[in-house]
Amino acid sequence: MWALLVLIGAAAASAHLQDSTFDGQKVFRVIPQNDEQVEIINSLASNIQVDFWQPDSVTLVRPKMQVDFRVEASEAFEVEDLLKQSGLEYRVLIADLQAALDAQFDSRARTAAHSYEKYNDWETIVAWTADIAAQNPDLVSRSVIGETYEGRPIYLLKVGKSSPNKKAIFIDCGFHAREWISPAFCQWFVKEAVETYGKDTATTTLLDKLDFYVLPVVNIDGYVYTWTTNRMWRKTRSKNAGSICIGTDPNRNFNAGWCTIGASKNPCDSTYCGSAPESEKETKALADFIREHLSTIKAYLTIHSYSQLLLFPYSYTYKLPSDYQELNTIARAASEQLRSLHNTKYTYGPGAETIYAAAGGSDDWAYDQGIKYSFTFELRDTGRYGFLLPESQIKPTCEETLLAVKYIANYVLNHLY
Ligand code: 9B3
Ligand code: ZN
Ligand code: ZN
Ligand code: ZN
Repeated sequence: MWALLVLIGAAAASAHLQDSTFDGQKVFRVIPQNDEQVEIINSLASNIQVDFWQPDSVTLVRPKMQVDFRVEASEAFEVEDLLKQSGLEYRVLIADLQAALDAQFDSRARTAAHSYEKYNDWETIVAWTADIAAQNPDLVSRSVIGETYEGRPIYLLKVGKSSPNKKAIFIDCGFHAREWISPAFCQWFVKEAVETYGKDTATTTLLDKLDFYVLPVVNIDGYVYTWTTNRMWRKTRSKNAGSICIGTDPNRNFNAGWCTIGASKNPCDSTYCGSAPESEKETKALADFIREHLSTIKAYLTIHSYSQLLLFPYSYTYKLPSDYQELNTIARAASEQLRSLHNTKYTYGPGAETIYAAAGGSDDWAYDQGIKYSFTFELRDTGRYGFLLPESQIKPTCEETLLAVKYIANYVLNHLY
């Protein structure tokens, strides 16, 4: 067994995951049954280049946990051999990543223009933010809350009918660059708001009584990079002093038990927590905005993928939040709403026990700021396509997610005072 690992290490010494071609790359799923099997995965990850999809880093792997990871084409056979010989039960989730990559763009909408049923690049999203605000001046306004490491303006949409002393719900998308379904949801949410205001009574009430701050893409530089260079990029694109590795995990960069668990101090890791809390311009801009609007923001929703989970605090500790009962009840009802449309099953619960213990996340931070209703969505799917969810699933995914979001919004509205 160990000889085999050494062999792989030698063969793969110079191998690197390609930036743009994914021909023959595979995604495997294993469920290590004990510490020994976790150790096999650890050794694998230290000998060859492994991109962890779920959980997002090898350091988060625990016994009985479902683990999805991507390997280079040239190493796929050896990895499969190793898995066979080690007795680890495994499944090939994606046999040819390039095929799955091409299958993403299966939308029937054949247009280069903005579409709610396609993945839109950043430039297209920017134009859309301007258009939707211009076309709905009484419902949507656009502002800039900061700029990214690479100098792009971070746009925020405020959605709601203006009236004095409104409370608000903050929704962000695109923390992690490769989770493309997330920005698609934020666009969908705004579309539904403007299209159904004055027609659907539930939407009309929500927008009359609440404002929704919608941040369509938080990690814009990373998102652009997934379009231009590496579809599988997760982190920001900032330089790290003393390292050739780029980027910080924005969802490990908040001041909530920062870097104490489930995060890495190594800039080369996908869950690098950054040099300090809010070291990233993007997370600082978001945190500053929320701090400035703490008296009005009553709920914080952050949209990720994939796994079909509805999480609430805490992730940085196994300790339950003081509002555990209420949050759990809301999560259950929201998951039921979501499931009612296309029978998509969600698991819900506190982050630490539901996926993994990890510190520095925005939901925990928002909760500790006093925003009681703080949730992380992990949208579709459960691994069939993972981050490469086909465009044909944008509509059903956004429709069902909207039901859950509207449920939470209504709940918040009914519990304002
Ligand atoms: C992680 C943390 Cl640290 C948190 N507080 N809430 C949710 C998550 C899950 C996402 C992550 O950043 O790993 C899923 Se992509
Ligand atoms: Zn994420
Ligand atoms: Zn995720
Ligand atoms: Zn549908």
